[in-house]
Amino acid sequence: MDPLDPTSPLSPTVTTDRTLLRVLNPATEDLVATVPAATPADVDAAVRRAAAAQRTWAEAAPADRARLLRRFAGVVDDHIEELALLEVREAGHTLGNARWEAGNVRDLLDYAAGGVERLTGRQIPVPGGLDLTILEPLGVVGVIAPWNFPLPIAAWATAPALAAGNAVILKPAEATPLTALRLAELALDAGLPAHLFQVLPGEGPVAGAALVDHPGVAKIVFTGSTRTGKRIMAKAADHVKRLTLELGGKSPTLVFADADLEAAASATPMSFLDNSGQDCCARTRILVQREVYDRFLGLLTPAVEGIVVGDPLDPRTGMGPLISRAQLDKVRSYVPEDTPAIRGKAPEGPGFWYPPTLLTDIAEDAPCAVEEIFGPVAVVLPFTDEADAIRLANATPYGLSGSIWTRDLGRALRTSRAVRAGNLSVNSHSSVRYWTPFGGYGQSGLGRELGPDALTAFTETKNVFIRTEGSPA
Ligand code: TXE
Repeated sequence: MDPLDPTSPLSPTVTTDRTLLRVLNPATEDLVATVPAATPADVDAAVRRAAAAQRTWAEAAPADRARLLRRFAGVVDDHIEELALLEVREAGHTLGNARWEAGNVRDLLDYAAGGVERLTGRQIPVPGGLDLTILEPLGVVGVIAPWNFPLPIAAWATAPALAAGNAVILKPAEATPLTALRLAELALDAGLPAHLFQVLPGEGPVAGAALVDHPGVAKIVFTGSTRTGKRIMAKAADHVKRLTLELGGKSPTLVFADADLEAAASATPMSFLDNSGQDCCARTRILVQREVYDRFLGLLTPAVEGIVVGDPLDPRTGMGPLISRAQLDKVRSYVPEDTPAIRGKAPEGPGFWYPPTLLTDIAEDAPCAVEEIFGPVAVVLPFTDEADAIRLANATPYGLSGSIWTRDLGRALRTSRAVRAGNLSVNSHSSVRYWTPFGGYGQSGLGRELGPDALTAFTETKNVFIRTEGSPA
């Protein structure tokens, strides 16, 4: 079913007394759809339905849960192009990226399905009886997703949470509800029980807050700004609610003098321009050893200026628009367009365009050097030696990702241990794989997603001791 089909309940023609979320195509500013926003009463009803569905799901044989999740992955695979095109329309991603992201949803569902039958407890020897450690599902999990990667982030928590026997209520970001709604339809097409995976588009402070406050929601997985994450953490404390937080970042690239500078310079542009810089892992602080600073900047500048910015559907495009006028205003507030900078080209508009931008000669504690801008902007700062590089790398409250470019293995290992971040890459900018753990140090987050332990993050551990008759009570 096409969510934009006029007969669909998700159609723009739906009239309701609810607040309407306006979904704009960020590349054109055209109205793509309006979607009714969930109220706290909707959230309450959804939690009740989810709780009922979860009880049956948790009792199903692991093989049956695995089979349904694999079928869900298969249905997603049959709809990669449709999901990708929908993501291009609501989020402005380049089509190539959007296809990868839809494929990531499929892969996550497959990977989680593979974990279902391996999710087991333990038996630990205890004298006088039998001791069992049991992993139980949490119940209903609330997922609050951002707009920057609407498809993958919807699945990062949903796939393992369902696999571990939970129900999921997903609240997508206001700007990007369409792919999530479509995913919920595909889940039903695949045969997942009704109400096990529900999508409730809505406003953060209303529907999002209602999920966090609801006593029937056992865990919240939140991806978004550090500011909202802190607010959610404070509210969740009222219920001692389980939390996973994936928050902001201001990640470094460290380029040492002994590095393959050509390789580093050709990989660096997309390390901060991918998704127009709206990526929590974006390497927006490029730290370069002083003796190669000029040479590296000379290599990096044409690579950045050469990125094609424009129509996300054109295969030559390397970077699309920002998500919204508000995000564009935020980027401009850090870097007004008349700031001296190395800039690529971007369309004038309509659409929320900002050119690839490198800032040099910036104080290392300037706001643009330490705060998350979430746009296609990086600062380039010199460092003197390894200790100075590590000091600069750790000079923000964040700690999500980072890249280290060096040919010296000893330095690579020392620096990887010293940089406080959850996801580092050496001679590479890759940080996200569905089968390796992902998450942040410091104010970049709490807990880990993806990887082999993703399922246990959606379980509670219970220990039961059964005394053998005749043993002391
Ligand atoms: O984020 P919010 P916004 C950063 C980035 C960006 C800034 C603002 O720097 O410029 O955040 O973006 C829901 N209770 N990141 O305002 O507010 C909201 O509806 C419960 C980094 O969009 O964090 C949405 O679904 N939920 C980030 C989600 O939280 C609430 C990705 C994220 O919105 C809520 C996105 C509340 N009180 C932005 N208020 C990353 N880590 O990748 C809002 N929400």
